[in-house]
Amino acid sequence: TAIYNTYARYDEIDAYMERLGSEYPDLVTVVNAGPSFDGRPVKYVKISTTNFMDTSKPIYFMDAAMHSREWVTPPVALYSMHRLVEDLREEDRDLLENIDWIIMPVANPDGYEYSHTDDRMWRRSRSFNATVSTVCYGADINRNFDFEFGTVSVSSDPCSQIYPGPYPFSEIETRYLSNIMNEYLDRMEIYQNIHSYGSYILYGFDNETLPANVAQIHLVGAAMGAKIDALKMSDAVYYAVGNSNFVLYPASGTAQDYAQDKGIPFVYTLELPDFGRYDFLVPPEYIEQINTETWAGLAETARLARLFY
Ligand code: 0X9
Ligand code: ZN
Repeated sequence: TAIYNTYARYDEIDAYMERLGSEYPDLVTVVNAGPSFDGRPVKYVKISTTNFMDTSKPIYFMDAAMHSREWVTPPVALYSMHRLVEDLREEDRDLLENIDWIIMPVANPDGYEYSHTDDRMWRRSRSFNATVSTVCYGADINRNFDFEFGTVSVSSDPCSQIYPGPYPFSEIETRYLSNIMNEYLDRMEIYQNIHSYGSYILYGFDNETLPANVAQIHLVGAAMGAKIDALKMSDAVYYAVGNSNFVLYPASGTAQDYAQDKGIPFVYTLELPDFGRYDFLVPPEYIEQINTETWAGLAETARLARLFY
């Protein structure tokens, strides 16, 4: 079974990125953003036909496994790399020619490994700060960004799943994500923050404002959902598309709101499906289907968003 159709460990995911980098040096650059709290390299790939030198191209950024237990998300990121690099199909050639890609398959490698070795339901990072707590480790990376930090859908209990951390960007893994956004801000057109579960395509702020281009955001998001839903199996749950505040719940300090506030035009939180049954424990035999249908949706957003670039 190909690695993107399995629940791989972080070293295997790292090795896959490195192999793409050495087999396709003209297309793939592997970047080590720096060490995680526990010292693992937080890696991402840049995929570009021009080594990111043609600054007239928009950038599409996606990350996965910010929440460790959401195991079905790295496969989608890895499969996207596979389709762009190892299995580029004629109908997708425009995606590679016209767009530069940044893909980080595991934004929280310490938590991801911990969810494999110790606690399958681990969500947070694995940082230790004795002045915060001597018992509980880590913070919710998706509450740790510097936008309305600590205001809603958080808990000040350092042991809570939604503990935002002691201050914005306290987690090094959060900083790596914001560094990428800020480094490429001038041409970052799409940011896809990939989570599970629930079959949602979420956008916009969680306070009562909507981004100025919300009509375009909804249009592109709805097209993504329609594309995915069109490939669904009969027992699948269909995507709901809308403002996260209304469709799901408000949250603060999220990657989505931070990226939106930075001015990235098309920002989505994608909650992959669980088929209404499995929650985070999606059986591995579903990965292939999820990868294929999600890629169709991600490709659709890339094509449409580019029209607004
Ligand atoms: O709560 C979260 O961080 C996300 N859901 S999850 O089950 N994957 O943890 C949803 C975040 C939605 N984004 C905003 N509300 N901004
Ligand atoms: Zn999540």
